Order: sequence, then structure tokens, then C-alpha cells
Amino acid sequence: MIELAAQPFAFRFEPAHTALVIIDMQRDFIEPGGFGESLGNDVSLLEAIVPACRRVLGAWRELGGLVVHTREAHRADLSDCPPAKRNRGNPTLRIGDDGPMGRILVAGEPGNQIIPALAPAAGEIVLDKPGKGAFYATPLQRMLDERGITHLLFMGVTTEVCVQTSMREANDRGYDSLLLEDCTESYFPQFKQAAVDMIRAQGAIVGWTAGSKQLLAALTAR
Ligand code: C5J
Repeated sequence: MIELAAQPFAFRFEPAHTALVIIDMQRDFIEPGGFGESLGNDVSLLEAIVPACRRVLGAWRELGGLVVHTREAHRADLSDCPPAKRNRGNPTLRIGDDGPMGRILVAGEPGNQIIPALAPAAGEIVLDKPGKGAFYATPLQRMLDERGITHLLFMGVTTEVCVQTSMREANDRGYDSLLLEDCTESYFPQFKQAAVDMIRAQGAIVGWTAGSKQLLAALTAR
């Protein structure tokens, strides 16, 4: 059993029953010249978490822990993209349109790939999700249950959208989840802070939060 200093109180987990879930670290959200930047976002905020994510991923791989990578991705025919999602905000570029790195949020396109620094390794789960949450319309719960997973460590982007939605879905399904604060980011720093505060409020109503240093120290000390 590993115990790490977390908020609002210590988080305990058994590595064999815990998965590291990395949400949507895809090129279109993170890299300069991608869809995120074309919408006017400062992607350097998101890029800045990559080294901390790499350290955690490396340590987790050394331990032999289960890794899940997600991508926000739709089928090429957009049959899994509700018109409400495609039309929301009346943007100039919509899901499925040709963007700077291929068709936006379409599986298999260059911009939809996970950034090279966090590229999935053989045997790791890579999950395309059509929604914001990682459990909606995906086999994630079955995959975790088959492997006896009860605890989840979350990293990725963006904190208040796909990360928080996935943590809430996990919470309702009975998993204990921890968010690594310096391994998640938003284009809007105030939204990140609000999401972190919400997650751990009221005695971990959604889950726990901690820095990657706390996790790495706990893994080293075991
Ligand atoms: C994610 C988004 N991954 N912000 N997507 O958070 O639309």
C-alpha cells in the first residue's frame, strides 16, 4: 500500500489496483500550430506540464503500472459527434473540418495523435473518446474492472473540461481518484484552480489532489 500526502487528506492506493489515466495530451491541444492555438489559446500553458507528466509516466512504467491514454476523437464520418457538439459556439472551424494538423478531432489525423513526449508504449491502453468524459461511450469501465482497478491517478488537459468530467464519471462509478496538480492545465488558469478546488472540496467530494513530487516521493519510498 502506498500513501501520499494529498489534499484534503492522505491518498492510499495499491499500485496493482491503480491506473494512470492521461487525458487528451494530443497534438492539436498542446502543440504550437495546432487547433488549440488556431482558436487563439496560449498553448504554452499546456506545453509546460509535459516534463512533469513525463516524469510521472516514466516512474509509473518502471513500477509496471497500468497506463491509459485517451484522445478526444471522432469517427471520420462523424456518426459519433452530435450536431449539438459540432455546432456549439458557432466556430469558424468545426469538428471534422480541415484544420492546421488535419481534420479536427478526427481519429487518425496528425493533430489527433498523442504528443511524441508522451507517446503510448506497447501494451498501454489507448482510448478514443467521443465525449469530454473518458467513460462516456467507451469500454473504459469494463477494461478497468477486468484488470481489478479501483484507484485512478489523473493527468492531462484540460483540467476543467475533459479531466474534471472524467473524474466525476469515475467518482460515480466507485473509483477513488487523485489529480496530479502540476500535470494538468487549462487555457484559463483560473478555471484550473477552480476545478482543483472543487474536486477536493467537502472531504474529496470528487477526489484528491497532490503534486507530482508527492507521488514520486511516495513511489520511491516504497
Ligand atoms: C478537453 C476540450 N480535452 N477542452 N477538450 O478538455 O474541449
